Amino acid sequence: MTGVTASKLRLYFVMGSANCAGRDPMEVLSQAIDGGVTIFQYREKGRGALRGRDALALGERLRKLCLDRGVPFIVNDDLELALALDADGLHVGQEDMAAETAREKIGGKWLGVSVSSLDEAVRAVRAGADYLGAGPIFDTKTKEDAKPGTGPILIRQIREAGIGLPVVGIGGITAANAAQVMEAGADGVAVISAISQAASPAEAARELLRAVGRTGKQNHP
Ligand code: TZP
Ligand code: MG
Repeated sequence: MTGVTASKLRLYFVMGSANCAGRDPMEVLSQAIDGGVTIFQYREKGRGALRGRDALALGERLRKLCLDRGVPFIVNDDLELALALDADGLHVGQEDMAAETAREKIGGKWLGVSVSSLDEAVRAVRAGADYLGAGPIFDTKTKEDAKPGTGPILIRQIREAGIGLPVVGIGGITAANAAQVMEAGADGVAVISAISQAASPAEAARELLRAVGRTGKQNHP
Protein backbone atom coordinates (compact mmCIF):
# COMPACT_ATOMS: atom_id res chain seq x y z
CA MET A 1 0.00 0.00 0.00
CA THR A 2 1.45 3.36 -0.96
CA GLY A 3 1.07 6.65 0.91
CA VAL A 4 -2.13 8.06 2.30
CA THR A 5 -3.91 10.14 -0.25
CA ALA A 6 -6.86 12.35 0.48
CA SER A 7 -9.06 10.45 -1.97
CA LYS A 8 -8.71 7.24 0.05
CA LEU A 9 -10.07 9.03 3.11
CA ARG A 10 -13.27 10.27 1.51
CA LEU A 11 -15.56 7.83 3.31
CA TYR A 12 -13.83 6.24 6.28
CA PHE A 13 -15.80 3.46 7.96
CA VAL A 14 -14.83 2.69 11.56
CA MET A 15 -16.32 -0.39 13.24
CA GLY A 16 -16.00 -3.22 15.72
CA SER A 17 -18.33 -6.04 16.71
CA ALA A 18 -19.99 -3.90 19.41
CA ASN A 19 -21.22 -1.41 16.79
CA CYS A 20 -23.13 -3.83 14.58
CA ALA A 21 -26.51 -4.03 16.32
CA GLY A 22 -26.10 -7.80 16.76
CA ARG A 23 -25.33 -8.43 13.08
CA ASP A 24 -22.27 -10.21 11.74
CA PRO A 25 -19.47 -7.60 11.38
CA MET A 26 -18.31 -9.37 8.21
CA GLU A 27 -21.72 -8.85 6.64
CA VAL A 28 -21.86 -5.19 7.76
CA LEU A 29 -18.38 -4.48 6.37
CA SER A 30 -19.08 -6.34 3.15
CA GLN A 31 -22.21 -4.26 2.58
CA ALA A 32 -20.41 -1.04 3.51
CA ILE A 33 -17.78 -1.85 0.87
CA ASP A 34 -20.56 -2.55 -1.65
CA GLY A 35 -21.80 0.97 -0.86
CA GLY A 36 -18.39 2.47 -1.56
CA VAL A 37 -16.49 3.08 1.70
CA THR A 38 -12.92 4.03 0.78
CA ILE A 39 -11.06 2.85 3.90
CA PHE A 40 -11.86 0.75 6.98
CA GLN A 41 -10.69 0.95 10.60
CA TYR A 42 -11.08 -2.07 12.89
CA ARG A 43 -11.96 -0.55 16.27
CA GLU A 44 -12.83 -3.32 18.71
CA LYS A 45 -13.98 -1.16 21.64
CA GLY A 46 -16.98 -0.64 23.90
CA ARG A 47 -19.32 -2.86 25.87
CA GLY A 48 -18.99 -6.54 24.90
CA ALA A 49 -15.98 -5.92 22.64
CA LEU A 50 -13.89 -8.98 21.79
CA ARG A 51 -10.45 -9.37 23.33
CA GLY A 52 -7.27 -11.34 22.77
CA ARG A 53 -7.62 -14.30 20.41
CA ASP A 54 -11.25 -13.51 19.60
CA ALA A 55 -10.37 -9.94 18.55
CA LEU A 56 -7.52 -11.36 16.48
CA ALA A 57 -9.75 -13.97 14.83
CA LEU A 58 -12.36 -11.40 13.78
CA GLY A 59 -9.57 -9.04 12.70
CA GLU A 60 -8.13 -11.73 10.43
CA ARG A 61 -11.46 -12.17 8.66
CA LEU A 62 -12.08 -8.43 8.29
CA ARG A 63 -8.52 -7.87 7.11
CA LYS A 64 -8.88 -10.55 4.43
CA LEU A 65 -12.16 -9.05 3.25
CA CYS A 66 -10.45 -5.65 2.87
CA LEU A 67 -7.53 -7.20 0.99
CA ASP A 68 -9.89 -9.04 -1.36
CA ARG A 69 -11.90 -5.89 -2.02
CA GLY A 70 -8.94 -3.47 -2.27
CA VAL A 71 -9.91 -1.38 0.76
CA PRO A 72 -7.11 -0.07 3.04
CA PHE A 73 -7.30 -1.64 6.53
CA ILE A 74 -6.33 0.32 9.64
CA VAL A 75 -6.26 -0.91 13.26
CA ASN A 76 -7.33 1.33 16.12
CA ASP A 77 -5.02 1.76 19.07
CA ASP A 78 -3.49 -1.76 19.26
CA LEU A 79 0.03 -1.84 17.80
CA GLU A 80 0.48 -5.58 18.26
CA LEU A 81 -2.81 -6.33 16.56
CA ALA A 82 -1.92 -3.99 13.68
CA LEU A 83 1.38 -5.81 13.19
CA ALA A 84 -0.17 -9.28 13.60
CA LEU A 85 -2.77 -8.47 10.94
CA ASP A 86 -0.24 -6.73 8.70
CA ALA A 87 -2.59 -3.76 8.63
CA ASP A 88 -1.97 -0.86 6.29
CA GLY A 89 -1.85 1.44 9.27
CA LEU A 90 -2.47 2.23 12.93
CA HIS A 91 -4.74 4.90 14.35
CA VAL A 92 -4.00 6.30 17.81
CA GLY A 93 -5.93 8.64 20.07
CA GLN A 94 -4.59 11.13 22.57
CA GLU A 95 -4.90 8.59 25.40
CA ASP A 96 -3.20 5.80 23.45
CA MET A 97 0.46 5.20 22.67
CA ALA A 98 2.24 8.49 21.89
CA ALA A 99 2.16 9.27 18.19
CA GLU A 100 5.99 9.57 18.07
CA THR A 101 6.32 6.06 19.50
CA ALA A 102 3.69 4.70 17.13
CA ARG A 103 5.55 6.27 14.21
CA GLU A 104 8.79 4.55 15.25
CA LYS A 105 7.16 1.16 15.74
CA ILE A 106 5.18 1.01 12.50
CA GLY A 107 7.80 2.32 10.12
CA GLY A 108 6.20 3.12 6.78
CA LYS A 109 2.67 2.04 7.63
CA TRP A 110 0.06 4.78 7.79
CA LEU A 111 -0.31 6.62 11.07
CA GLY A 112 -3.59 8.32 11.90
CA VAL A 113 -3.96 10.47 15.00
CA SER A 114 -7.18 11.65 16.66
CA VAL A 115 -7.19 15.34 17.56
CA SER A 116 -9.82 17.48 19.21
CA SER A 117 -8.05 20.85 19.16
CA LEU A 118 -5.70 22.83 16.94
CA ASP A 119 -2.93 22.36 19.47
CA GLU A 120 -3.27 18.57 19.31
CA ALA A 121 -3.30 18.78 15.51
CA VAL A 122 -0.03 20.74 15.43
CA ARG A 123 1.60 18.21 17.76
CA ALA A 124 0.31 15.25 15.73
CA VAL A 125 1.81 16.71 12.57
CA ARG A 126 5.18 17.15 14.32
CA ALA A 127 4.99 13.56 15.59
CA GLY A 128 4.76 12.27 12.03
CA ALA A 129 1.05 11.60 11.50
CA ASP A 130 -0.01 10.77 7.93
CA TYR A 131 -3.56 11.94 8.48
CA LEU A 132 -5.68 13.44 11.25
CA GLY A 133 -9.06 12.34 12.58
CA ALA A 134 -10.55 15.57 13.92
CA GLY A 135 -13.45 15.48 16.35
CA PRO A 136 -15.86 14.84 17.75
CA ILE A 137 -17.28 17.33 15.24
CA PHE A 138 -20.84 16.71 16.40
CA ASP A 139 -22.07 15.16 19.64
CA THR A 140 -21.91 11.38 19.59
CA LYS A 141 -23.10 8.59 21.87
CA THR A 142 -20.99 5.96 20.13
CA LYS A 143 -17.78 6.68 22.06
CA GLU A 144 -18.39 6.54 25.80
CA ASP A 145 -15.78 9.13 26.82
CA ALA A 146 -16.30 11.45 23.85
CA LYS A 147 -16.08 15.19 24.44
CA PRO A 148 -18.91 17.44 23.21
CA GLY A 149 -18.82 18.24 19.50
CA THR A 150 -16.64 21.15 18.42
CA GLY A 151 -18.57 21.83 15.23
CA PRO A 152 -16.88 22.01 11.81
CA ILE A 153 -14.90 25.04 13.06
CA LEU A 154 -12.20 22.60 14.28
CA ILE A 155 -11.49 21.59 10.67
CA ARG A 156 -11.48 25.21 9.56
CA GLN A 157 -8.97 26.12 12.31
CA ILE A 158 -6.68 23.28 11.24
CA ARG A 159 -6.74 24.49 7.63
CA GLU A 160 -6.33 28.15 8.56
CA ALA A 161 -3.23 27.19 10.56
CA GLY A 162 -1.74 25.95 7.29
CA ILE A 163 -1.91 22.23 8.02
CA GLY A 164 -2.16 20.51 4.66
CA LEU A 165 -2.19 16.90 5.91
CA PRO A 166 -5.27 14.87 4.97
CA VAL A 167 -7.99 15.41 7.60
CA VAL A 168 -11.21 13.51 8.22
CA GLY A 169 -13.95 14.74 10.52
CA ILE A 170 -15.40 12.21 12.98
CA GLY A 171 -18.22 12.19 15.51
CA GLY A 172 -21.97 12.36 14.90
CA ILE A 173 -21.57 12.62 11.14
CA THR A 174 -24.50 11.63 8.95
CA ALA A 175 -25.56 12.20 5.34
CA ALA A 176 -27.44 15.26 6.61
CA ASN A 177 -24.41 17.09 8.01
CA ALA A 178 -21.43 15.63 6.08
CA ALA A 179 -21.36 18.49 3.57
CA GLN A 180 -20.69 21.00 6.37
CA VAL A 181 -17.62 19.01 7.37
CA MET A 182 -16.31 18.96 3.81
CA GLU A 183 -17.01 22.66 3.30
CA ALA A 184 -14.92 23.43 6.39
CA GLY A 185 -11.93 21.85 4.62
CA ALA A 186 -12.02 18.12 5.39
CA ASP A 187 -10.89 15.51 2.86
CA GLY A 188 -13.47 13.06 4.08
CA VAL A 189 -15.74 11.92 6.85
CA ALA A 190 -15.31 9.04 9.30
CA VAL A 191 -18.41 7.36 10.67
CA ILE A 192 -19.35 4.49 12.91
CA SER A 193 -23.10 4.43 13.56
CA ALA A 194 -24.29 6.13 10.36
CA ILE A 195 -23.26 2.96 8.52
CA SER A 196 -22.98 0.21 11.16
CA GLN A 197 -26.43 0.83 12.65
CA ALA A 198 -28.19 1.52 9.37
CA ALA A 199 -30.86 -0.90 8.15
CA SER A 200 -28.87 -1.02 4.91
CA PRO A 201 -25.16 -0.29 5.40
CA ALA A 202 -24.70 -0.24 1.61
CA GLU A 203 -27.40 2.35 1.04
CA ALA A 204 -26.15 4.40 4.02
CA ALA A 205 -22.64 4.44 2.54
CA ARG A 206 -24.00 5.50 -0.86
CA GLU A 207 -25.95 8.35 0.73
CA LEU A 208 -22.90 9.52 2.65
CA LEU A 209 -20.79 9.45 -0.51
CA ARG A 210 -23.36 11.54 -2.31
CA ALA A 211 -23.32 14.06 0.57
CA VAL A 212 -19.53 14.18 0.66
CA GLY A 213 -19.26 14.39 -3.10
CA ARG A 214 -21.70 17.23 -3.48
CA THR A 215 -19.17 19.74 -2.20
CA GLY A 216 -16.76 18.71 -4.97
CA LYS A 217 -14.08 20.79 -3.33
CA GLN A 218 -10.40 19.98 -3.67
CA ASN A 219 -9.10 20.77 -0.23
CA HIS A 220 -5.42 20.42 -0.82
CA PRO A 221 -2.98 19.43 -3.53
N1 TZP B 1 -13.74 9.39 17.94
C1 TZP B 1 -14.27 10.59 18.06
S1 TZP B 1 -15.96 10.54 17.94
C2 TZP B 1 -15.96 8.86 17.72
C3 TZP B 1 -14.66 8.39 17.76
C4 TZP B 1 -14.25 7.00 17.62
C5 TZP B 1 -17.20 8.07 17.54
C6 TZP B 1 -17.83 8.25 16.21
O1 TZP B 1 -18.99 7.48 16.10
P1 TZP B 1 -20.29 8.00 15.34
O2 TZP B 1 -21.31 6.91 15.56
O3 TZP B 1 -19.94 8.13 13.90
O4 TZP B 1 -20.69 9.29 16.00
MG1 MG C 1 -8.13 5.27 21.24
